[in-house]
Amino acid sequence: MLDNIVSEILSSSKRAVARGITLVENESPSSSQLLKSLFKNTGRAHIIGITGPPGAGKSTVTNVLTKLLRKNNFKVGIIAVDPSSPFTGGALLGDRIRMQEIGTDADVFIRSMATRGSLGGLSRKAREACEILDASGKDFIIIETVGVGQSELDIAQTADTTIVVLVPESGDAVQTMKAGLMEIGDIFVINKSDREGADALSVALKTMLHLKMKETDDWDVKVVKTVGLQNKGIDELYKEIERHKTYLEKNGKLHEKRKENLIKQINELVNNKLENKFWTSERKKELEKNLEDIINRQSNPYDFVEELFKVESL
Ligand SMILES: Nc1nc2c(ncn2[C@@H]2O[C@H](COP(=O)(O)OP(=O)(O)O)[C@@H](O)[C@H]2O)c(=O)[nH]1
Ligand SMILES: [Mg+2]
Repeated sequence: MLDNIVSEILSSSKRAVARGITLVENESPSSSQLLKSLFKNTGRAHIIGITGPPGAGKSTVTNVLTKLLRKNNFKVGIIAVDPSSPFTGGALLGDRIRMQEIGTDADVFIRSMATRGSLGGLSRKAREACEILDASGKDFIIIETVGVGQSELDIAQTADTTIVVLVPESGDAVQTMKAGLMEIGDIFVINKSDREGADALSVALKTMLHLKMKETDDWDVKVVKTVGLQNKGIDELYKEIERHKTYLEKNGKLHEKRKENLIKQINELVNNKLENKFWTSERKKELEKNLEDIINRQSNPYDFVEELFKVESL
């Protein structure tokens, strides 16, 4: 059965890709076998992370950018990482409707992944879903994440090219600095440039980018103004993506970046394995047994952990 799904993914079957991602999402035991079989066929896609505050127009931009990529005959995979907060439920529905059109294209694959439990786990799953899409022959993979927390930043950082989408509304620039978005953007987009304040934000952003640039930085970050709803500025955005892609490939930076990501990925896998191995049912029972004592200050977490390590993993 697994052989089938592997060969079907390799020949770009949408159904097989969907099933593969479901296996990954459910942490099914066969998912690791699947990922092992696919890995040698990965590393070809260019991964684009699109992040920014909720409602900035990330999905809208993803939609029009995808259309442009398709015009250029590129195959596109999209992973929208949706925080499962009830507040964004409406946006998710909006995404679905907007994306329906491109979703019927045989060479576009769209999947949204919900956060459900831990965000940490989600970044791993998003990466694994990327591997499946990559193996299925997509040229570009877009990961859309809401740029609000560290884990979302982690997801964005697994991308080759990270795009930060902002809107002209005041305060954005300051928020961006705070959220650490300034550090991760390879390209900045001011979407909703049909609204007032786009030029002012553009100037402010450019100044900030200039200030933070080090002498050693040889990538010069550009600010692109777009109106996603009207398909404006998307050509320029695409040009910037190509420029960044070429920059990475020419300077051996892509190789470096992927090496760093690989180290992170391996670390994550090791941590996962260790954690699973560590938390035997005996240790979990010990934890249950001792929590009250620790809360009541009859014991402390430090001694307790020392003790836990002494428990034989039976
Ligand atoms: N005025 C204006 N509205 C836009 C533009 N792009 C997107 N929107 C609207 O902004 C809202 C949020 O867009 P969405 O793509 O879902 O944002 P996301 O949460 O960042 O993915 C939607 O109602 C869009 O129709 C734009 O360029 N101008
Ligand atoms: Mg969205």
